[in-house]
Amino acid sequence: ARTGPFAAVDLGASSGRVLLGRPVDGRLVLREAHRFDNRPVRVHGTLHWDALGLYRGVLDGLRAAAALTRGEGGPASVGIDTWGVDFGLLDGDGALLGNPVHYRDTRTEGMADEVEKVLPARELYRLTGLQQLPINTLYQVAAARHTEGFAAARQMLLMPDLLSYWLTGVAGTETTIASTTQFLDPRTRRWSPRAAAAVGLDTGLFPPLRDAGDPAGALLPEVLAETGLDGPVPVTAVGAHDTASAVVGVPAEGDRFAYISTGTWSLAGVELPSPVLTEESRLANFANELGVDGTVRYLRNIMGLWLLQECLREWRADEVPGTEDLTGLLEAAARAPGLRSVVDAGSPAFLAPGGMPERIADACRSTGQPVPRDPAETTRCVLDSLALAHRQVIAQAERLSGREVETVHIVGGGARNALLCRLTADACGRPVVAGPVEATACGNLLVQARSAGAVRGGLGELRALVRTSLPPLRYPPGGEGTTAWERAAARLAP
Ligand code: LFR
Repeated sequence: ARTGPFAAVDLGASSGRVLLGRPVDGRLVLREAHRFDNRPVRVHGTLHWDALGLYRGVLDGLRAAAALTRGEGGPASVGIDTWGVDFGLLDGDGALLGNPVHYRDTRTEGMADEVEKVLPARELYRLTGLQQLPINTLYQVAAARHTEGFAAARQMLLMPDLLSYWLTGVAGTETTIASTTQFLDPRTRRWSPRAAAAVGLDTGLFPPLRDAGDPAGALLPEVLAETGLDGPVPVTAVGAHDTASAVVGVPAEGDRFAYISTGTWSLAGVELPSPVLTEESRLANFANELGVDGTVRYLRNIMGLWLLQECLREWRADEVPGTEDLTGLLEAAARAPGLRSVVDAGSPAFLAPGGMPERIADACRSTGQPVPRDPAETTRCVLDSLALAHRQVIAQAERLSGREVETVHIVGGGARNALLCRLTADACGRPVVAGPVEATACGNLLVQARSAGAVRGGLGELRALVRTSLPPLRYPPGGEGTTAWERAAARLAP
């Protein structure tokens, strides 16, 4: 067995990080090697990811990891996860054809209606079980299929697979990230030819599928030279979709739990052994995303802290007083009147960047609720709205899947937002268990450690290790009880 340290590369929509971890005496010991910004770039009206800039961040991270682990023989393996749905196209020489387009770009507008004409949403859901969101790879392909770039493409690589390919020269498609495309059948865990045909996609553009835990090549000599690592350094496929890795890192006991993976998005749901593909589930817009070890994440996407991030971006650009310091703003939000106005935090109306404080004010106005008067009240409105959406999604997940929920776990960046955790506990009427903030990196590291033989067991054992290593915080439900939340929900009912 190789005992580590292992290196987790975790890229989110607003930042990337490289963490080192190794199991020591039944605990996972983490160290941060590097952190960098992820800033999208608009060119001639199209929003892109700066793919090479992100790759540079990964190389910087590996260089920092090399320096930190010199005395331990360097990292025993590297694993990569990123956000879902986005992809790069390669030509016949393996060169990237243009910068990957950001899922928040407006090119997918109207695509659901186009696809509907060929393959009704009802049928598409039975085939792929995914939430209908404009960001899905399927709708992006529908928008891009007639471009020159697409015609020239010989290979299509999802973001984590693209980075992995650059590091190793080996191309593969990891299953959990593949399940965010809306081209995968969650029952067979293989491509759905009918879903692909609906947008004229040849799934042969994707390299072969591989599972979390599988070997995924080794760092190329040029990467070793560039980062100061000594080879060979294997790359291991992990839950390459960040949400898949995050749910591995949920410190739950047993199976009566819901999770909320919080960051730019809130992903709320339950873990199941098999997908729920009923018509009722489709109408509730639930996704069946594939998880590590044959699991299914039955969840719905909620706009998440994006709403607050975008408000902050705007306020700070305008130098609005009281918004410089996030801690102070959250304290003011905690003192602001609760449930004064709420918005539908599940609505794709909030997907695009820009003008967020005004868009929130408009949403309050159009539902006959008071408009927030200052940043503290807007922040409170956002957090109340997120807690309300968490409540609604978890209640629906429970009902549609039959899985009982006793505890609600919050992992990711939102776990350090005490107000969000408390409001979610109040709204759900259940205890919230918060942390770890770095659940995604934990899940990434543990899958590598297990493949190397450094830890053993199923998800239960991996989660127990997270629990003892990074003890979570408990928020008991309180407040005015759940009827106040039901009344707030009624204000949003059509
Ligand atoms: C979270 C996430 C979500 C996915 C969204 C877009 O980071 O991966 O799971 O729906 O980003 O890719």
